Amino acid sequence: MRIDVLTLFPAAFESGPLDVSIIKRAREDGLLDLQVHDIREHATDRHRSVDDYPFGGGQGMVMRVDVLDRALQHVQALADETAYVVFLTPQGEVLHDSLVRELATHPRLALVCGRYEGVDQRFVDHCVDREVSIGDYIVTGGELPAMVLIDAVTRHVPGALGDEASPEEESFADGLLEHPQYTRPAEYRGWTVPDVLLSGHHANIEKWKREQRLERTRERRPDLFP
Ligand code: 4FV
Repeated sequence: MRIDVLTLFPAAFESGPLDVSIIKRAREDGLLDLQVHDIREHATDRHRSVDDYPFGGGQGMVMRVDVLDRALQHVQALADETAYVVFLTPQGEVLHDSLVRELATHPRLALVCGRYEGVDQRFVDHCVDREVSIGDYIVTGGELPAMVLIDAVTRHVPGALGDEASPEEESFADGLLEHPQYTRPAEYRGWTVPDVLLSGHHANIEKWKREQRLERTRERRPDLFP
């Protein structure tokens, strides 16, 4: 999978969460080709401005459609495959497991990171395939949302998780939250582990895990409850 990121802060993607552990290995193994591009390289005026005051007034600045479009056209031309263009925005579809799985089916994504108050709506209307939000709160830029999406999607690239786990056997795969997890020491400060997990009785253990997942989902996320 190839992912191109368009950002005003390429440095945000250097030696960070996408350069360690599973994502680092996926990049080294060629399962993920992550390319980061500076939007400001496509500014043409002598101040290299990428934003301007909003028409109709209002607070803050808006990113210019012409600069964004030139940046995107440049990035699209870097590979034969046309990238599916995702704009990270609070106005987008809130990211959830099945949307992650859907985005992971695309051979190439282009992620556009907004800053300031947002981007000119004409860029969204004419250049963006999907608007995606990581949640109903505001962050300072689209960079962190883009990293969340890259991490979540890369886990679904075949081979990215190695034989550690398969995305099929995890939270949300079947819409339920995960069961509690325990490991050694079996006793700590008088805090113990449910006996069934130490019983070695596979059927009872699976039954307990299922019951725990249903109970947790019912209590914590009735909205998810099947
Ligand atoms: C956001 C979110 C988000 C809005 C203004 C960046 C900020 C600033 N993006 N999910 N929540 N973006 O808050 O994706 O430009």
